[in-house]
Amino acid sequence: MKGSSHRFETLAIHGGQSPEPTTGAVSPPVFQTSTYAQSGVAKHSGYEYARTHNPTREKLEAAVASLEGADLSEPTFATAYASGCAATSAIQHLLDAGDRVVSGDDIYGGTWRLFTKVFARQGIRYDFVDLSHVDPADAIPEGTRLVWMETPTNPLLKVADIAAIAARARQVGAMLVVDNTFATPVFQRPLSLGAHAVVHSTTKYINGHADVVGGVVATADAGLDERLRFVRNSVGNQPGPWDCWLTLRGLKTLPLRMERHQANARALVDWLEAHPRVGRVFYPMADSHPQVEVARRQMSGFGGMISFELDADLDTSVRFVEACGVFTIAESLGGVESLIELPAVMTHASMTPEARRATGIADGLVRLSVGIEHVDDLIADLDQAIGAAFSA
Ligand code: P1T
Repeated sequence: MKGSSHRFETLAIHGGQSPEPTTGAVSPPVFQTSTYAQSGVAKHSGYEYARTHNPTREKLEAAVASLEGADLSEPTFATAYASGCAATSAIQHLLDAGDRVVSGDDIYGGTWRLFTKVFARQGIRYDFVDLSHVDPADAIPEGTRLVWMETPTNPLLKVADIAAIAARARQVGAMLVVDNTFATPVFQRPLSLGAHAVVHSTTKYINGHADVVGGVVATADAGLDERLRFVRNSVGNQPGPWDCWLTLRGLKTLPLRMERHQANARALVDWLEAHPRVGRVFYPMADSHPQVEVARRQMSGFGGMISFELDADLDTSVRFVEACGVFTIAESLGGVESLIELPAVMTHASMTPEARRATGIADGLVRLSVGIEHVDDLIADLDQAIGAAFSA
């Protein structure tokens, strides 16, 4: 997808899209086929086998590439995968035994598990550091091959300076990959800040309707995209065409949805910060956030992810979460419906208790994925649940 002068909202609808050539269908067909007829032996139109090529998947890839590359004048590329973890794996498959990776310490529990329990066994070394607090020159030594970061992070919403980390990564010849799942390209575009690639769990905001599991890697480096395509074709971790179609449909309303996620979250942050039973509240754009300056410099806003601590023990936090009615107790995030969870026993249970403690994830930490419902209903729900938890 070539850089375009169109605004972001227009790209979300039209980026990389054109009517289907045979019929003019405005919505791309779901090419539900595993293979393509050839006109002779090894004679085909570029579509040979669906693990390698699928037109519906290519439409999704072009759309995400256009959004992550919205600030760039050069072309951007994207490869889609069967899940966010598959997208993360695709990057790790580019590494060799003995390679060193510096990763942020506060990351999705499943990513931590993938690094420490799968790829570390293949001889890749992972060092976890709090990239929001250290000088990149100290955190990223010579010889580092890959720097992996989430910003804002899951679940503590720490913010790290992408441009400063990208500069250091480039100095030592490392690749910087930013998991942009929480911020989305609506609010943050890491490629324009110097990252080599962006990863998404499209399961979350990009699809936005809690009905698909998927992932994507976007880059402005044609050679890197080529290597990722080779890896995907070899490993076979591609998504199916229906999932690509649903994700592409969800993506078209991403800018609209993010506006409402943000407005609701900001109102909830104000309400939580004023509540006597609530302790620390974590939200990157709040004045109280320790890295709010970096957040405001590199993001134009933020969506619906909030974490907070109740001034209470773990049992009270559990009672609170279980007393919610509009907020559904569930893992995942970024859908139109509001979700609530306790990371220590849900999304980050795959980390060891020691790793959680070192990262600062308290057992009673509550994580909200604020949806696009009416904000008064969301506040009323949390209010009655806090009442119920503390009166028990
Ligand atoms: O679930 P999957 O599509 O494989 O995506 C993995 C993933 C990658 N990166 C981030 C930042 C994530 O948050 C996730 C998945 N996270 C959850 C399921 C969760 O509830 O936090």
